[in-house]
Amino acid sequence: MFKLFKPSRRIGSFDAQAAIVTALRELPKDHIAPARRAFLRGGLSAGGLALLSGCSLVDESSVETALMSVSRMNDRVQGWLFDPQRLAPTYSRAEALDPFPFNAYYPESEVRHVDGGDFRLEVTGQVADKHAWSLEELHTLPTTEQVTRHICVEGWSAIGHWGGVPFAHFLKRVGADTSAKYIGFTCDDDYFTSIDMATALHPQTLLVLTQNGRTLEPRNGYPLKLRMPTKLGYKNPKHIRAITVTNTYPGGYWENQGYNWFGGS
Ligand SMILES: Nc1nc2c(c(=O)[nH]1)N[C@H]1C(S)=C(S)[C@@H](COP(=O)(O)O)O[C@H]1N2
Ligand SMILES: [Mo]
Repeated sequence: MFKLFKPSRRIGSFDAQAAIVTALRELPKDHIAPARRAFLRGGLSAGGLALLSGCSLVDESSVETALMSVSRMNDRVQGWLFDPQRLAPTYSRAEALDPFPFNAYYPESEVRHVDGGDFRLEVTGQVADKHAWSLEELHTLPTTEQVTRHICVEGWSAIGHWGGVPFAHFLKRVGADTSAKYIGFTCDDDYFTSIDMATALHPQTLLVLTQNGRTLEPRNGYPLKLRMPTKLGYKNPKHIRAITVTNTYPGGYWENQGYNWFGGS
């Protein structure tokens, strides 16, 4: 499954992104951004998309609305198919890349340098304990390590070696309401994303403090990132500043621009 870079390939018969290209092909080319065309490939007709979404496709903005609504349906299907106990493949430490590649929505010269001494992780929403965590405190929690493959939709993947606190343990510690639908993350670089509760509780979902056995590098998300080998790269927030447990859909930086929200890999 890790050969597949496109999230759309996961659910062949019910494929939101796949819905789109044919639909877009039937519209005048200059109506649709090239980047969007590149991201969305597949085979459902415009008529099929209209049926699936219940939207009539009269102009670009109605196509966008239809695509978003099919993508949200796709999220629900992926949510149903997600097996909370199924583990992503793991590798040996020798296979992990060091240094690990960098990616963000800005160039590496603009990487944020967070002051670890001042750092406090905010925890808000449906949790019993809303106190903010210092790095020192986070380091007192039990940790584990994983070597897994990170897959970016931009067309690269890399095996990485991460260490940190199982996120399920952290959620338990803060008394999170695990019947809530979403966990939202806001980051020091204004990035944001959100995930489903089943993935948050997955045994390989890690609140990462180290990479390659050393403190996380600024470029890879110091002081704190979330690592999920069951999700695509853009779902893995770096430089986490705040975590919220909520039933209100938080969206995400790329998700709000059309990347599929569930983003399984
Ligand atoms: N805060 C923040 N997190 C982010 C991003 C970002 O721009 N800002 N980019 C995402 C994307 S698209 C990828 S592929 C990975 C890259 O992580 P890396 O720099 O450790 O390789 O971070 C993800 N998390
Ligand atoms: Mo990515």
